Amino acid sequence: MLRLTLTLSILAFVVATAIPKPDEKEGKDRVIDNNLSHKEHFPNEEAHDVEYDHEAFLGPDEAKTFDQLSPEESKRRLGLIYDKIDKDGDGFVSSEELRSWITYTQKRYVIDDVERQWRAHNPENKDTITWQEYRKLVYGFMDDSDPSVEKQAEMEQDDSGFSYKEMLKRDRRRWSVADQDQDEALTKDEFTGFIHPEEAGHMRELIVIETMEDIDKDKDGKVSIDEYIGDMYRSSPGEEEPEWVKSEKDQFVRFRDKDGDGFMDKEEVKSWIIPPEFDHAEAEARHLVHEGDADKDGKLTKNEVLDKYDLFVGSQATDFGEALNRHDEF
Ligand SMILES: [Ca+2]
Ligand SMILES: [Ca+2]
Ligand SMILES: [Ca+2]
Ligand SMILES: [Ca+2]
Repeated sequence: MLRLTLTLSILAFVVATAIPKPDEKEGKDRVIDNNLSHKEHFPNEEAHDVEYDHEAFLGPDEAKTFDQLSPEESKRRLGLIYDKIDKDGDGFVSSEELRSWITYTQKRYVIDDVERQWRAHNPENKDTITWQEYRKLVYGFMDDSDPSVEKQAEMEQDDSGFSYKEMLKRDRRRWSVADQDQDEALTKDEFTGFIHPEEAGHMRELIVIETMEDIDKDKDGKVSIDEYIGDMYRSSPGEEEPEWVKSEKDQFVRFRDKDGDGFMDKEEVKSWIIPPEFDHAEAEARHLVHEGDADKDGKLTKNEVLDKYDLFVGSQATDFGEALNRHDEF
């Protein structure tokens, strides 16, 4: 029995890592949005949030690292980054080179995550993983005829509200959509769509369906205002309803339920979670070139970038208030 419990908890871990979970924070973010930072770029006409540029340029983790550096070290590392961005090595960074770089830093988390999961599910590093291999690895324990295993498989799992049996069904369906050439096996590219469906255009319809299933608790095929709120907020007894919940209700009535029938149908859910395409990376690249391009030839030399290092990356000098509050870690 101990062995079984142990196996199940290991499997629970594998399953949990295989299915991307929505954010644990209150007010899950279901909106698929390719914004470059959680910061607002232009909070108002005058102010311009430099942290937005730093996160767009470096990714959120690196941006934090740079905030700790001396201006000299910050410039030194920026110089090394410059050489990477200048792909064709002509000594100029074009706005196209900058756009590719920004896209790359934004996708780095996804690329790393796919790499990790690909290795975990495919230790021999074959070209493809078959559905049978994946199923056996993640859900194989359900083949055990032991009744307690059967029961475990049917039980709801705390975090998702789905049982293993239901998760298996969802994974199977997602696998088929990700498997573009329908050979039952996923290449690493196809696997990316399986693990991170938000990254792949052909997975979008399925994301809408999965989101509907997550939220539509009474299974009537539409999302009521209570289901919508219930997805992001559970009231505790005696607690007064927070402002943000009131404003979400207002959003539901005014914007989400477009035809005003009191529910969100599939199309309404779709326009909520998949906003119109906007190339944030291109807009940001143009912005950075515009700001840094001292001689206005439309391209950035290394000197232009280093002179404006506080535009591209942070350092203690660009972040005085915070630096004063921070203990020196070195
Ligand atoms: Ca170049
Ligand atoms: Ca395939
Ligand atoms: Ca419903
Ligand atoms: Ca409606």
